[in-house]
Amino acid sequence: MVRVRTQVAIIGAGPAGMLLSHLLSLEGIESVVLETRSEEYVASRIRAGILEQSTVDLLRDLGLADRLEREGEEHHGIHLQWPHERRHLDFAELIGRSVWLYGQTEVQKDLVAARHRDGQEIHYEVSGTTLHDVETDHPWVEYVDAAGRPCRLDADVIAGCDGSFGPSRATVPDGVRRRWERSYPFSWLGVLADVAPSTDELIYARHPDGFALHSMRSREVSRFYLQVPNETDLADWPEDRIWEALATRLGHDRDGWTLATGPITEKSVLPMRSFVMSPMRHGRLFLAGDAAHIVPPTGAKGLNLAVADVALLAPALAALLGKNDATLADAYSATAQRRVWRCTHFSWWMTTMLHTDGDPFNHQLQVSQLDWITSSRAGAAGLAENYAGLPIGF
Ligand code: RFL
Ligand code: PHB
Repeated sequence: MVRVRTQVAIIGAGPAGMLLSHLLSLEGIESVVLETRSEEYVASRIRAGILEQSTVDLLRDLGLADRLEREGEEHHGIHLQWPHERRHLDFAELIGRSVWLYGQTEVQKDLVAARHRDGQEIHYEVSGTTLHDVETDHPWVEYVDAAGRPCRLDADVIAGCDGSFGPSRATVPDGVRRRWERSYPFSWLGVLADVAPSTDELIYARHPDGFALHSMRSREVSRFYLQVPNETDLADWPEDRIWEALATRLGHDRDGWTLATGPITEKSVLPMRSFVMSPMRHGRLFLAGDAAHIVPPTGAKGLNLAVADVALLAPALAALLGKNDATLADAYSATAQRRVWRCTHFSWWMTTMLHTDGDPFNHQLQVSQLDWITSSRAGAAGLAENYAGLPIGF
């Protein structure tokens, strides 16, 4: 058995785990990161595209935003659309905050590069990760490394940053944890295409055939999503059908708007789920990011919430381990959950406002809500404040 010791054992090398290791090292706390996948796999997983103002501010403060400043794109708002209407919300004008288009793949590359520069220990392609003794001051993690050797990582604290399928969440005993869950009767078909975006800013469209989103990754690459039934088979969605559905749902009868098409380079079906677990701490185990909560992507919140969690967790662990002061660590779960529930509500609200369910009453409510949000300053500002993100610490 290979035995290693560190202060914080971080499970998961996604954005939560990598950013946490970075923030801890700035506080003088050492960590080891364990990851089941390969470095290349984690770096190329296509996920989020939108960063909140507070996420960008934090990355800037940490000196991790050079490429974001060069290659990311500041968006001042979004377009909300329903048949015969496309209305723009200007967040910058409404609340003085904006969002940035910068893919999670790029955030991940920047974080990994920064950690490599600092000599961070990261073990990829581990298996059999099991957490032990989290209720004591000497928790440890058992795993098998990429070379097939059984290993034991002893730590003062374990940070469960292992996403929605990792083992950390289940380590909190049933009698202690509470869970809230909502699954939705639809999924998203996500598409990446080599074509210049047909819009300056994101279009969220409610259409009788179902929701559609026009996002982007760069001046040359567009990202689209279509509402599809659960259990949709990708084989039923050849390129022609995808472009036809996107053109119909995003179609706009004014100003001669058309959707440009191009080769599709990636497509996948994503289930939609809301999930919150509490507490986010059990003994010496602390959960952050998707390990503790999942939101449907309609509000563009998941990655930003993971960042907000670790921005709270790092100083809490630094005080606990560096100064033996447990105040922030004891408050971590309750403090983080205030923002978690705000984002859970916002993501649920955006989802229910924009997806169709065939119910004519709901249809009228949705259109009324869209109309109000885009014509009342108070309604628009509420959406803008949530979408562009509340300050870290909310
Ligand atoms: P991650 O990124 O899932 O990373 C968890 C890591 O843990 C590893 N792991 C293990 N490691 C060791 N041992 C084990 N036993 C392990 N089990 C798992 C995993 O391999 C993985 O590398 O979670 P994290 O760090 O909490 O980050 C969360 C974000 O990735 C997620 O919330 C966002 O991608 C959600 N999301 C969006 N968020 C936004 O803020 N804005 C968006 O525009 C946005 N769009 C999206 C999204 C998520 C999407 N999908 C695919 C779910 C769009 C999509 C399509
Ligand atoms: C994306 O670009 O992947 C994206 C953008 C906004 C969302 C969800 C996903 O609400």
